[in-house]
Amino acid sequence: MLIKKLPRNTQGRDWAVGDVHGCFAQLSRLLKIVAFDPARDRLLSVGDLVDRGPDSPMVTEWLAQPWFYAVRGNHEQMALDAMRNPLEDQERHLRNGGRWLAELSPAELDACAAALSRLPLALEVEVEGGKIGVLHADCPGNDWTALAARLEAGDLDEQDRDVLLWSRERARNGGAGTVAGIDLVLAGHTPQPDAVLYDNVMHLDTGAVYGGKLTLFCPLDFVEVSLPSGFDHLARFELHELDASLARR
Ligand SMILES: [Mn+2]
Repeated sequence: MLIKKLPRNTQGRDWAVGDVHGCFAQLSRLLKIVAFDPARDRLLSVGDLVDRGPDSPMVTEWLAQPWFYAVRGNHEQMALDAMRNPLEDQERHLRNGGRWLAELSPAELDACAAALSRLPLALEVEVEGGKIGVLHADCPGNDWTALAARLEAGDLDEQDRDVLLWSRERARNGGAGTVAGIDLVLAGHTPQPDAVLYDNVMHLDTGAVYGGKLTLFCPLDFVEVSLPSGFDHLARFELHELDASLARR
């Protein structure tokens, strides 16, 4: 299925995370910080879970969690293309941070390919008082209803697929018109200094893998929680302590 629809979560809270790009340790820490409860809460991902960062091979394990729902980003697509058609597509994936695939065993590769190929291109999530859409880059034609219908029918054309996975227009121009047929859209793909709302599209990629931060967002009350990248803020703290104790001698 190219679109997955989720009923309202009446038990707990839905969180969404921006582009993780292999920074799963950072994501784990963030979930601890917000006291994420896997028995009641759900985590939505705008895609680009893999490539460039340190823990990309963990993607298979994360996607197996019953509380985790992700859409396919252009990096999952590049990884899938590289696995399916190495002669043509491996080089491009390698250039885009895909070296981790080469370290997987054949069984791990199979499991990873299966998990990535199951990812829908969009999620539609019922929330209190409305519904939100989740996709990687942008909504073609600013028409959610039409997109959902095309995804359900499985007849998305190449141009719309490119917008969904690759478009940076809205993020670069600071707006591109409201997406009709949906209350709020969550997207990633183009790193921003902070999570930012353009029209009714919330951009959650805050450049975790580029030394920015990883952002969790709760659509119900617009709460954002971000963790600066790299664990060097902790290492730096320890070094600082060490410097201070050395200086006292
Ligand atoms: Mn992307």
